[in-house]
Amino acid sequence: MKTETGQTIRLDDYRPTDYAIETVRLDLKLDPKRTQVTSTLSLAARDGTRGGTPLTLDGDALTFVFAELDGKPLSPDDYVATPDAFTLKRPPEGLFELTIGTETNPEGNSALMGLFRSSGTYCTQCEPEGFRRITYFLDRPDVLSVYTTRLEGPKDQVPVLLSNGNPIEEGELADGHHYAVWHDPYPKPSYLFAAVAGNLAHISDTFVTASGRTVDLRIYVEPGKEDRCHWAMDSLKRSMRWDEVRFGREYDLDIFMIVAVSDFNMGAMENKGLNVFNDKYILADPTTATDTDYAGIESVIAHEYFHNWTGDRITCRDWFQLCLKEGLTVFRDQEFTSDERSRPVKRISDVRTLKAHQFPEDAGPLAHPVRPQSYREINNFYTATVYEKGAEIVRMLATRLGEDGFRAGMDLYFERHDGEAATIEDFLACFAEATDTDLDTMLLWYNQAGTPTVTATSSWDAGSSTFTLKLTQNTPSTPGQSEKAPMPIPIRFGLVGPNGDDMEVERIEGAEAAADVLLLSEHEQTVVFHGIGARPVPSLLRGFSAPVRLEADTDTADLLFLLAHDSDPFNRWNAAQTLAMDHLKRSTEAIRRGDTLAADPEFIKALETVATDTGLEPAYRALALQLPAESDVFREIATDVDPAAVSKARTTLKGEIGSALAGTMRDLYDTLQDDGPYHPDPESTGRRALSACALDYLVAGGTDGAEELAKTHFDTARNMTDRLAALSTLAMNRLPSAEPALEDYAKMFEGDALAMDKWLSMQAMIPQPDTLDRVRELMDHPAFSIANPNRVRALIGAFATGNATGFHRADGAGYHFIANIVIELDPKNPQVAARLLAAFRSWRSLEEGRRTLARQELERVAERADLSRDSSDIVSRMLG
Ligand code: 0A1
Ligand code: ZN
Repeated sequence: MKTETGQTIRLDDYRPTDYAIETVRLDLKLDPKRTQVTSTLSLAARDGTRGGTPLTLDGDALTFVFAELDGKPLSPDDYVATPDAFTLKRPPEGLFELTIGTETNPEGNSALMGLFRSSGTYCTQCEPEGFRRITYFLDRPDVLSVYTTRLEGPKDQVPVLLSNGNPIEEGELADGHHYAVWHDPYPKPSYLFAAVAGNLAHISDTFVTASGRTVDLRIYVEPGKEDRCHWAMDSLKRSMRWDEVRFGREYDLDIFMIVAVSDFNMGAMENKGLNVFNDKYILADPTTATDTDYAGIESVIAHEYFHNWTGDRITCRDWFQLCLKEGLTVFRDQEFTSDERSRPVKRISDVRTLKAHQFPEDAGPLAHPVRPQSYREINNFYTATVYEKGAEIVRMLATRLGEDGFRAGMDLYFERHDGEAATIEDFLACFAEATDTDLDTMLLWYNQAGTPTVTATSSWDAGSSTFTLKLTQNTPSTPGQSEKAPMPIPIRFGLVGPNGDDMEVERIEGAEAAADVLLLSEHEQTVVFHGIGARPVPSLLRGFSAPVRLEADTDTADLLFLLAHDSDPFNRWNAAQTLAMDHLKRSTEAIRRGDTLAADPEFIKALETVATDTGLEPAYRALALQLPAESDVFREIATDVDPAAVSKARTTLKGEIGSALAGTMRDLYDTLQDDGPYHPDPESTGRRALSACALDYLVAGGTDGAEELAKTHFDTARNMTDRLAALSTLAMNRLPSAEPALEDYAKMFEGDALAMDKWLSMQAMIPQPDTLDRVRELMDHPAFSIANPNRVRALIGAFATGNATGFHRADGAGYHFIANIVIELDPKNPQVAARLLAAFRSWRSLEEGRRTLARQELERVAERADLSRDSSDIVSRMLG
């Protein structure tokens, strides 16, 4: 086992830098293999720094060329330059100017951090520590500087030269070169720096801000793809308006630019005034993008735009505070989508995502607090916990403080911390002060890992007309944290009376309560509701008001009642999920015993009622019909999981529902077809989702003619949403027409990388053991490339995380394959390799045979010499 995993950085060790960097002048002379970087920093010791304290700048694999101090060459005795650091041994007093020349090789940069090339375009990615791969710097978020950037290169190869801020100068040079100078007046940390240069086309538009300033908006893409950028532009303008209305936040530069690139490790990046996007989150037209893609583009555009205030104007003091910008910005983009589309549908989708990704993370070896106390590799903390659970904490604040209180806290935060690098304590203090609320214990949510379990047992007493709820909370131990304190858990509730309406409550005893939210703050609390004249069914945690696992004593009859009557759409949906989950767990056990368990006809009937209730929006009905995923069932079973039994239980239940409701599904399908023009609006998106769901049940139920119907749906589809839904139904149900349909698809979309990603993913997810062979073959297909993160995620990632049957093959071949890919990819792109490795995060929950095989593969990875810090951090925590 490789032991050198880099040093551990601790939150408690934080201290400001000795020097501040007031301004940065960066000069990039672009060349594919030898880009010359000259950086001139104006520096000054901060108050309290002892005279002559050495200045050490961060570097990462840099080639040093020269150094000057106040315009004069430095003697080699005055500094030490290594690939990883530059130290000026005796800095002068007062303000001084340090100029350093370095050289980098963008074309050889396969890690896609720092300056790299994507299809010929020069592009940067600096968050979190990529700037130090471009030049030596105090590369940390609490060093804010004003940047002026000059880019130079051959005009025929790089006609477009972009950086942060506003353009201030451009010109022609000898030998066909040209240059551009950009100035960003807003002080920013280095991770928000960006430069882009290449042969790019663009679409443009304008936005007039609330105060009447006109902003130039541009989206840059590879020439020929301009037509696929209009939805992104539309989403951008709606985001800009929404942030003004909802949070009073205006855009602040004269120009806002987005660049789409095809090689990118993540979704997108909020560089000041120059967002860089994975092209997957920009490009869309009806033939190549699905409704889900359109919605994804809208929300990522919004997310990055909202960062302009929560991230850029107010940034993080250190990387431990990552959730300060990410949790808050995710909350803001979730709210945007809820306002633009359907609030209940958005909430259900977000909770599904949280439970699918964050809950398992929180329950396994990679569990960490939303604000970690230490890390070895910060890249491994761009997690569901920091992002999604971070957003849940902000949501709990909003739930507790109400709309006005929350807005008052946000206003104070923007006013007080604009231009600063802030902490979670700063953030919470604004809400506490603005609303005069004690929020001290909210910090526990940031500091304690693990998902709390809340139990609720209830009883109704006719004599005293009281309803008593006994609540407990428990947070499991997680790596490095065995003891947990009780946390403040807001529980939105309703007591549903016999007629299905919420009952009036006279008075509540035993918990702080406001309107329909009560606060569980102790380990155990008994809450008494007075004036309850009939036995109610409690509807708890409405809208999923806290990120906890709720174990309530509601029985099947109660759940069926809530499914029929709950006025809270989230809990209605949740009742259906709970019923399905209960069945799937019991059915999995039966299958392991060699037995079977039939579905409850009452449950199926209740699903039918929801599916056909035209008073409910179609998107919501589609969600209610969707069974928990196999991975959801794994999570609920938690120990000694047999993935094959889970898969069988789920396929069986789906088949039973499909055949029992064949007539209903057919009617539903027929009434939902529409031949109008495609538009990705929420209504038609919901209609297509419900139609796809009905078609899928028809096929799963083995209904006569269903395969032909799906094949026709595929052949006659006039948009990607319909086409892909039909293809997925054919492929996932392993029907004979799947193979010719897959071939047709490949012919139709050959050469279109994003459309072919869907084709790769679909095949990788076919739930059968020999899918692994298909995935291996597909790695040789021209549509695949191990060098492109989107391709790797589409094929390998989909197999590892979206195909339980394949990945968890009983012989361990799935584990072996993924471990091999990690080993191959790690030296080229450690971030993508480390993310793939995280597919093993729940390995300890597996039944013994698979657990042993998975451990062997993890150990094999761990033993590799020269493993990146990214992968070695993940694998050592996983085995720790
Ligand atoms: N701040 C971005 C996420 C991001 C993080 C790291 C990256 O490169 C390694 C790129 C993007 C966001 O939240 O959208
Ligand atoms: Zn973000």
